[in-house]
Amino acid sequence: MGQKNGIEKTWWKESVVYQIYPRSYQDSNKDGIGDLQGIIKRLPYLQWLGVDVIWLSPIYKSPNDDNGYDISEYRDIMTEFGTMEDFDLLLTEAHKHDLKIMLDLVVNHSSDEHAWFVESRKSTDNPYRDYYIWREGKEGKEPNNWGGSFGGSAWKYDEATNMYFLHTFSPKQPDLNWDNPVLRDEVFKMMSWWLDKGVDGFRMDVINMISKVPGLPDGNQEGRLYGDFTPYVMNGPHVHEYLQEMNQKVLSKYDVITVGEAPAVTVEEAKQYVGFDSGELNMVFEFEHMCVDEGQYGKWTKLPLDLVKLKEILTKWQTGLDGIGWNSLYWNNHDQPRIVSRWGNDGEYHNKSAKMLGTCLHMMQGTPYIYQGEEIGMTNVDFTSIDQFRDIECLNQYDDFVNKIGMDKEEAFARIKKSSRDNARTPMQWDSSVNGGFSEGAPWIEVNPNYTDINVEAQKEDKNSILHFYKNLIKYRKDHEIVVYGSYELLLADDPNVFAYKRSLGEQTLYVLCNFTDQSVDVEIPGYEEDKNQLVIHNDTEWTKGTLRPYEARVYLV
Ligand code: TEU
Ligand code: CA
Repeated sequence: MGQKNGIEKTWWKESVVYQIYPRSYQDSNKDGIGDLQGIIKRLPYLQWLGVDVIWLSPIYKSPNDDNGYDISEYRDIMTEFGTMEDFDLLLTEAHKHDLKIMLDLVVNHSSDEHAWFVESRKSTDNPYRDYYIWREGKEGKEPNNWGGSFGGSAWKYDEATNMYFLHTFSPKQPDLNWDNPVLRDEVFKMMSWWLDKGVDGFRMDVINMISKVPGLPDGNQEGRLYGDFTPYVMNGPHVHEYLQEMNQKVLSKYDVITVGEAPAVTVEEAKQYVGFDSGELNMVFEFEHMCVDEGQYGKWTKLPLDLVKLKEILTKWQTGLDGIGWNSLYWNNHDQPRIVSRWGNDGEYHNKSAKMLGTCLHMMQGTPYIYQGEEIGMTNVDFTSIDQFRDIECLNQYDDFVNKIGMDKEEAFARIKKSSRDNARTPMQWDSSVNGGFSEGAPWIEVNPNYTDINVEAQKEDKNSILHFYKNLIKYRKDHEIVVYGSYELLLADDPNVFAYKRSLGEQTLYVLCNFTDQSVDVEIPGYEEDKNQLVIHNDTEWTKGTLRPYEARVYLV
C-alpha cells in the first residue's frame, strides 16, 4: 500500500473497530441473553454505520464467573450464545457485509473448569500441573501478600495437593503459566485454529500480565487490604520474548489486526509492544488516560476531570508513538462507565457533548474503537438498589467497602454506581419497544429506562442525531488520509476548558477544537484565523468566531 508521512499504509490503521459485548447486544431466542444469531441480525446496521472490524468480547464456553473472561473450552462456543455452526455463519455473513471479526483472546488465565485445570489440581506430578502457577503456603498462609483484582487474596488453597494456585482475577480464573513452553504451544495452536477458520485478528486480554517476576515478591500493602502485584505482574521479564514467539509462530503467517490490553503500560514500554519493527502487536490499549480521574479508592473514586492532565497524557501517547508505532483510541469499553456521563453531559447537553467527545477522539492519530451504544450516546444507569448489579468486580468491592473497610452503605453504593462496569453492560438500545428491542424475554440485566429516548431507530431517522454524526466521523476518516496518517500537535496546552490540536499531512492542516465544559469559552488558535468556509465537522447550529459554545466541537481543514 506504500507509505504516508513516513508510515507504512495498512488496512488496520485505516479501520474503525466496533466492540460488541455479545451478552448485551441482541437476543434472538427470548432467553434474555444476547447471542450470535442476534449479532447476525444486526450486521446490516454495522455495515450502514461504516465500521470495518467487529471485536467480539469472549464467545467461548464459560461458566460465566466473569461473563466469558473465564474460558473452560477455547475451541467451543458459550452455550447461551449458540453453536459453532452459528459462529461459522456469523463469520461468513460478516465477511459478506465487509466486516472483519476480531476475537477476544483470554490467555493470561483460564476458567478453573477448563480441562487443563481440572487435571492440574489433581496431583503434583500431573502432566498439566505446570500449566498453572502453584506454590507452597508460607507458615500456613498464602505464598505472598498479593490481592486479586476482584477482591480477596490472589491465591486460593487447594486441598488435593495442599498447595495454593495464583489467580490475579477471581478464584475461578487461575493464571496460566507462560514460562512453560508446552502451555505456550497449546495457546499458539489454538490461535492458529481460529485464524485458519478465517477470523481476522485478536484483542488480547491483559496480555502484558503473562510473565511474572520470578520469586513472586510481596507487593506494597500501604493503605490496602492486600499487596499490589502490579510491579511483579505487569510487563514482566519475558513478556516481549513470548509475544515475539507468538508473532513468529502464529501472527506473522496471517494478515491480521492485533491489540493487546495493557494496564499500567507506559509509552516507553509500548514502543516495544507496538513498534513497527518489534514483531509483537499492532496496538495496545493503554490505561493512563482512563485513570486520570482516579483518587483515594482508585477507580471507585471519580474526581472531576482535569482536562490539562488528560491532554498531557493523550499528547504524550500521540507524539510518543508518531512514526514509531500505532495508537488505539478509546473512551469506552465493557469495563468503563459511559463516557458521555463521565466527561460529557448526559442531561441538557447530551447530544452535543457526545458528538464533541467523538470528534475529539476520532480526529487523533490511531485506530478508533467504538463500544456498542457509544454511537447513540448511551449513558450510565441510575441504579437504585444493589441487586440490580451483576458484575463480580463491583459486588465484591461493595462487600469489601461495607464489611472490611467499614464504609457506610450509602457511600459504598454511590461509588459502585458511578464506576461499576455494569454501566456499560446494560442491553443495547435498539428502539422504543419493550426492553429497547433487545429481547422479548427478561433481560439478564435490566435495560436502562432511558431507552425510550435514546435508541438506534429514533436516531436513524434524525439527521441531527449522535448516530448520524458518528457515521459521518467514520466516513470523514475514510475520505481523508490526514485523519489517519497526519502528525499531531497539541495547541493551547494550558487551557483548562478546550482540547485543541492540529494534524498535518503535506500541505494540509486539520484544526480540532473541543469545548469540554457547559460554558461558552473564548479561543484563539495560534497560527490560524478561524474561517467558517473551512469548517468540515461541527456539532452546533451557530458559529461565532473566537468563541465556542457549551460542548461545541469544530474541525477546520486548511
Ligand atoms: O480487564 C482487565 C483490567 O485490567 C481491568 O480493566 C478490569 O476490568 C478491572 O476493571 C480492574 O479494576 C480484562 C477484561 O477487559 C475484563 O473484562 C476482565 O474481567 C479481566 O480482564 C479478566 O479477564
Ligand atoms: Ca439468547
